[in-house]
Amino acid sequence: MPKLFLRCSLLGKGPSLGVARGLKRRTNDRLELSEKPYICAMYGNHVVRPEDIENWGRKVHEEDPEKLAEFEARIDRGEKIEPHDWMPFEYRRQLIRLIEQHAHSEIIGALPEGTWITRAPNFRRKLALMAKVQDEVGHAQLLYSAAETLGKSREAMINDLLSGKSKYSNIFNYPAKTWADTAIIAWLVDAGAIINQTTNSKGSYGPYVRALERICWEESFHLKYGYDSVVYLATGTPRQRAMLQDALNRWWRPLMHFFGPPDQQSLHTEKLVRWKVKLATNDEMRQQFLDMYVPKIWELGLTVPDPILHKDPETGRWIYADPNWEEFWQVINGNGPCNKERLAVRRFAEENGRWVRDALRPQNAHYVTPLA
Ligand code: BYC
Repeated sequence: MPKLFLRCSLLGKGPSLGVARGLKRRTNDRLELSEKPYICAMYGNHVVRPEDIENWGRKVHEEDPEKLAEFEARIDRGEKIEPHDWMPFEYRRQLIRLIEQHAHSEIIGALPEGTWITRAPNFRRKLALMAKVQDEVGHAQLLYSAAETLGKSREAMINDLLSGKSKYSNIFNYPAKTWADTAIIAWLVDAGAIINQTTNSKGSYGPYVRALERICWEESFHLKYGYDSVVYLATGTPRQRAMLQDALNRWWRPLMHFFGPPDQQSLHTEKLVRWKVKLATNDEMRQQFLDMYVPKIWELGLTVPDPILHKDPETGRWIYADPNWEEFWQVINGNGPCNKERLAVRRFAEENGRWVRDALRPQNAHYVTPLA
């Protein structure tokens, strides 16, 4: 069975093999499964039950002030917070939101490039693209497991994705129209992801930062693969160059949106920076991306579709045209060009992958675990 299909199938609802393995306890030679399979996470090997979390649902100002002060002092000292440590509920809620969205972005993000696996221009490119897409799905596995450590089940996360309740990255709601789109995604979208992830991998929540560290290693291969593809097209025939420029033109705005709304419109940045979940603001990361990649784009003789883009010599900051933030809000709220199609594919995978998950379920497990 192709590995990618196996990985995608394992992502669906119902206890996955990995999760189930984490649940096994040996009692008198009998394997028992916890009544609440979702609360055991394979990544970090921690069990957190929502009912054991005494401050579940509490607002920050309702938290025990001493515990809150100690928690914030630990963050200031640069300590890592682990699943069993006390944390304000709002920190937990924010992390679940962010890590879950990140995990969804990885599996949905596999789709635009994934459609080109069967149409890759040659076998070498096909193999490389297949490996990359498979990596992205693997990242989702790590991230769902990290989010599970906080007390939300993988099943609930997948449900929220399929129902449209959870968000995922704006950028994957655009179509990959030509082969050059895969080159731009692998180079520039992965570049943006690396900037975000390497920055936040210095963050405060242990399971998330450990997942990010590993993801960044793999992303750096993607970046090299993407750059190689871009250079090949940029130095190819006039038609290949035109195809590449067209792809860059179409992906530029979504790329500017990728780092999140401007700081003034951001809802969560202040809190997340204070608690060292985000180590830089959205605008800071966008600036870093422009700093690193605009010169590289120009070096290849390509143009950026923004007539006013330049670096202010006095402030050292990039000045850019409004990338249409209204479009950003529309896309992340379900009204982008491909939102419906992306979710339809995930629902199809969920339905059609069920038999794989059932087949991998440990023998007799259905006696103790409800079927998905
Ligand atoms: N897309 O208060 P703000 C990959 C939402 S995949 C959609 O600034 P925050 C790859 C935000 O959720 C890796 N929604 O938010 C895979 C919030 O809405 P809610 C993708 C966005 O969290 C395959 C509202 O806007 N990377 O690399 O402080 C192939 C207000 O925003 C976006 C990650 O997921 C967006 N771009 O900061 C190739 C990184 N931006 O939740 C590549 C993890 C904002 O209140 N995420 N929103 O309803 C983060 O680091 C942060 O969530 C963000 C936003 C920096 C993106």
